[in-house]
Amino acid sequence: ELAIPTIDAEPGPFPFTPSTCALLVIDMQRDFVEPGGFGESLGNDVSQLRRAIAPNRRLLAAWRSHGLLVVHTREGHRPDLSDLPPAKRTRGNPALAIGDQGPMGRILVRGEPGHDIITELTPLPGEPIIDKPGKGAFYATTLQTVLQARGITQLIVTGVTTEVCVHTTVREANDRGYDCLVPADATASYFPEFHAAGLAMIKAQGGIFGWVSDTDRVLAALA
Ligand code: TIU
Repeated sequence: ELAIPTIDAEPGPFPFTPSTCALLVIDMQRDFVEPGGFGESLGNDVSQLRRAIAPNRRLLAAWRSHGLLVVHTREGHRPDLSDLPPAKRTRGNPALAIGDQGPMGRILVRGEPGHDIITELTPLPGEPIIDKPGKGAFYATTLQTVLQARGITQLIVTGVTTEVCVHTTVREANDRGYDCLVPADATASYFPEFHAAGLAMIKAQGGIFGWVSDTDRVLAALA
């Protein structure tokens, strides 16, 4: 009798079925990771996010070599800003608001250089890219349709930032019935203390909305 493969995780082993488990990479965009974009416009130290790049490269390589589903997301808005709530544009009184011209084009606008996924993690042709106007990847997107069409029931959720778009997406996914695992080193925050607290919240109470592990342990389960 074959044992169900698991990923070593907290609060306990994650029952891992690779063929129905997508790698969901959240918002690894120049606007968040590089100077001159939305993240820096809010006053953040964007260098804090770079540590997540190498783990995501390793996870992407593994998912691709096994022929498993990779889905990327990007936060951003239509050029006419018709999908931008006024409250979001003014929130934080940023130096450069969403839609303003910055050094990487218009801030958080689709089609602009700053909206691109960073070159280190460029999607391959055929990998779905979900453009989302909010923090969660399910709100006002086709993500659930894409996942259902591929029979996906589990998600490995990575990217930035831990306590904002990763957290919101894991919460949304959990409510939709997906088992979610977050590899801690493949996510990052502008605030290390929020990164730690965000991960602790996911796995508390017996895994109230998911599991937490790390890239090495995920890759060990896939080998
Ligand atoms: N500001 C912040 O931490 N994050 C965002 O605005 N979006 C994402 O997390 N992608």
